[in-house]
Amino acid sequence: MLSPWIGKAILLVDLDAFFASVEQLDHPAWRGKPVIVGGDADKHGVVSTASYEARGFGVKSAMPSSMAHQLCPNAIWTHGHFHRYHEMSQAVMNILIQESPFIQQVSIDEAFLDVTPISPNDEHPYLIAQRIQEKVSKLGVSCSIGLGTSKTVAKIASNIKKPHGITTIYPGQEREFLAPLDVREMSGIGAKAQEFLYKRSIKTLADLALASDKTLTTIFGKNANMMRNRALGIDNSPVESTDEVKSISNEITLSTDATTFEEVDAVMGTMASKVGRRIRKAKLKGSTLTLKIRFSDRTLKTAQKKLSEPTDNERYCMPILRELLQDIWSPGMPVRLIGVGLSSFDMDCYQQSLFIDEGTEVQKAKNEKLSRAADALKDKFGEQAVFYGREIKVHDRSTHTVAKNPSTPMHPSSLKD
Ligand code: TTP
Ligand code: MG
Repeated sequence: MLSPWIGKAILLVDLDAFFASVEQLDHPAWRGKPVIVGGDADKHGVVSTASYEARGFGVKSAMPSSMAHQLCPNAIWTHGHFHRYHEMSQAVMNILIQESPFIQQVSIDEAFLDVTPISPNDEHPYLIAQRIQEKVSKLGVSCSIGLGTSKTVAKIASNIKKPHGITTIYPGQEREFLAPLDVREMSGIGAKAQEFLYKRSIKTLADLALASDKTLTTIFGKNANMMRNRALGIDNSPVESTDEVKSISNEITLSTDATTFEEVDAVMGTMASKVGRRIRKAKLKGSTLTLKIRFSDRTLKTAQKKLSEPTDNERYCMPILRELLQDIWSPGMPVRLIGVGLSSFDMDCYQQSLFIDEGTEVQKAKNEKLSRAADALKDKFGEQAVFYGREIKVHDRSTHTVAKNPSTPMHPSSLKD
């Protein structure tokens, strides 16, 4: 007998070992065996994901393939079949949409669903979660579900019983559920932030809730209060439904005009790195690069280039942005606003950056590694954590930056900054 559910109900549905499960579905002989989806070890590849059988040997996402080979020499390897993952993702999302129109897809295999019981749709949220699991299983893959009163609780709960579990945290149980958990369980806290917090004896979410403002601000900046509230189970952020994202761009309005190449280049670099970071987070690649400049007299100029290959890397974009800049600006012209954007996303590009085997040079691999390392630091310590060379200069002169489509619900990922 289920206890009644009063108030908001949010599900987080996450597919289990997603890419590897699709491979096992499509290759019956691989079922029950260690399967690794990833790039070639001798070409600096990394693991995209591993089946639960391979995880038993210690293989994890983002691990160098060479290490995965050592840990699990008998694993079955594949480079992956992105069309199939996309297809399966769509099939799962279609199941979810049938259950609630309030859906926010946050990655290829993950979505929030608002299933708050409101008459006449007052079915118990747990029953909805069960039905989703059954329907997803019929597709040949499995999912784990967290059910709670907020996105924070649902997300953390979804990881508790993996694979194929449903974890329900009833209204009022949030604090008790979160308190003993490691700080790392919270979205936005990675290895570095965990280390920072551990050094200050903040190990659990209960410790985090009690930490000083100063400590939390040092690590989370303007999000300090939000993180404390989340550790207490207070999170009113809505499930934001959105359309497919067509482009990712960032722009900045300067407090004083930039007139020299060094200044404009530095700002462009900062915007490019923000775009790069967001596009990698969404696991997309874009093949149209756009530069936008507004001058002090408010005239606007844009320049665009179709890239020879899709990219998610700002280092690849910078020389092209400099060429575009020459087309619309010359030194001395006072620049008020600079924007950089990438568009023309191609699903085939999904996560190709992890598969460095396709004729890539070492420099490209290095660029990608660098960008990913910087992303990780920024995730943990905020946007101010890492800068590349000249970017630093723009810091004090910006009035604000704008992330375009900041909360646009996306496909396949929420592109929030
Ligand atoms: P996740 O949901 O993080 O992982 P998962 O579904 O493989 O395993 P879990 O059961 O723990 O949920 O990611 C979804 C897919 O995204 C994953 O199957 C492959 C891809 N991915 C990468 O390509 N690289 C990565 O570093 C991660 C984390 C995921
Ligand atoms: Mg998953």
